Amino acid sequence: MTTTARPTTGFDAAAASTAYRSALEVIGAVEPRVAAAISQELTDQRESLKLIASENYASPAVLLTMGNWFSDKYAEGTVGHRFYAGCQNVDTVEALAAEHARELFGASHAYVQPHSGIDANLVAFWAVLAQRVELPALEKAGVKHVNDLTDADWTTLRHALGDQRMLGMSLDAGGHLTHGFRPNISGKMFEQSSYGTEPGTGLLDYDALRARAREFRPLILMAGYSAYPRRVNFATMREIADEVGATLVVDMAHFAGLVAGKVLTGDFDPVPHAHVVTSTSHKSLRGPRGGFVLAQPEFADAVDRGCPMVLGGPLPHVMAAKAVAFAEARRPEFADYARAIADNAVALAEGLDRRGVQLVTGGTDNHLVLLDVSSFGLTGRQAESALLDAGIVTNRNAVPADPNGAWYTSGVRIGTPALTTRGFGTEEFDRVAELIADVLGSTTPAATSSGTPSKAKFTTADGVADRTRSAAAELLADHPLYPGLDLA
Ligand code: DSN
Repeated sequence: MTTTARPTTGFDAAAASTAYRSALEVIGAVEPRVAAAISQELTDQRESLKLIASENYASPAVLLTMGNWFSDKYAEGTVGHRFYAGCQNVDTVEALAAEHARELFGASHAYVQPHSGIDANLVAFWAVLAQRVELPALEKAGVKHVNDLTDADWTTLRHALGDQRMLGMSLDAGGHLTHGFRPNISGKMFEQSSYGTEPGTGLLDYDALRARAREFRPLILMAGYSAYPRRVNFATMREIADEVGATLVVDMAHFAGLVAGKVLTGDFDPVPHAHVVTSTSHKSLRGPRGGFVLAQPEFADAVDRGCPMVLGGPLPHVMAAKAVAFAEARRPEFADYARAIADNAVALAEGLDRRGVQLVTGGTDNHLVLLDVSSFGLTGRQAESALLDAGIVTNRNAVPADPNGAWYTSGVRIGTPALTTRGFGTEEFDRVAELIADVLGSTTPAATSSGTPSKAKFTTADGVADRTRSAAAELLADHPLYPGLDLA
């Protein structure tokens, strides 16, 4: 049935069942509806074909680490230098998380306090500003560091920030909102410009990027993506950054698991090349919801000032869970898991391609596949909804130069990390490709009340959603989520 070794982290199902049953009993005694919702969420996750590229299933050890009294502790500051007393155990877990992160990624410095990927990026941006921005007026006033600014200095700084530039990957090419786009504060802090992909191939155009960087002279060259299905050459990115005097910041939130598992190595591993690397801990890395930053020594001190510069108090229970997740990722079986994520993505892409589904860039060499559903006459929104009705959970996503914009889109993004955690192999992903192609090929846009084709409504041929649900249920039953974990 499955062609890859089952990569899930082993756990003691009997002990986990006892732990969760007891927890639900305690919670249910206060608010039974919350206990019921927690229980229902497990059922729902067990019964859905989760293909959202940014989601995964953390191990019971990681999840249990977050539900305890560490949650009650305030711990502003850094290990050994706290603004609250009684942080000795927080120090232990934060130091462990940072040590595991350094070892896992071969980084000289790790900061594990960010609460999310956006927070990690903000920490990185402020660190670069603090280290790199020359503020003549402020220097004259004797200000050496962003943290030393007075109110008057801040006014000057705001003007100074208006002159700073960030060059990031465009959203429709797969970049992320926090890489200098207006709906995010990064788009207000920096004057932004974008680089994109080559029109025919959909591949990153490094020559055009180099030319844009030479012209735009950014303070920050931002790399990383949330919907680009290919590897990025970070050695080339660093060369470009050095040529124009930019700081290279890589957001590896999506592919951190592939870096940890040594699928992305050499020129494709951001850690040796970037000045600062940001990440989340919960996507392909399979840890708790959260973020972290890796930095070269020059930026280490500025990065450590993330809280309170741009972060609320650190979450010790989540830092503890990061330590557990990073320890899991340092085990040899995590490399098997990461390899399986990438092999499964190739099987999924090949299966879709063989069945006539158009793929941005023609395939994948990471954990995700981006479908262009316009050849089916559908918007991304219609495709996403039709797949959901058939029990397949994905998310719509813009494709390069998308005529349908960011709301309706022409694409659907699909990732393999979650189902790979359940033990799906290449044969199962080929079957998933068959199901997706069947649903898309059986779906047509419906008309609006005025008779024009709708961008949201659709019709799927009778029986297709039901037969897909049954086929998905069979696949899922063969690969149970948290096997042996029983809440009843
Ligand atoms: N929300 C994440 C994703 O789905 O890619 C990125 O922020």
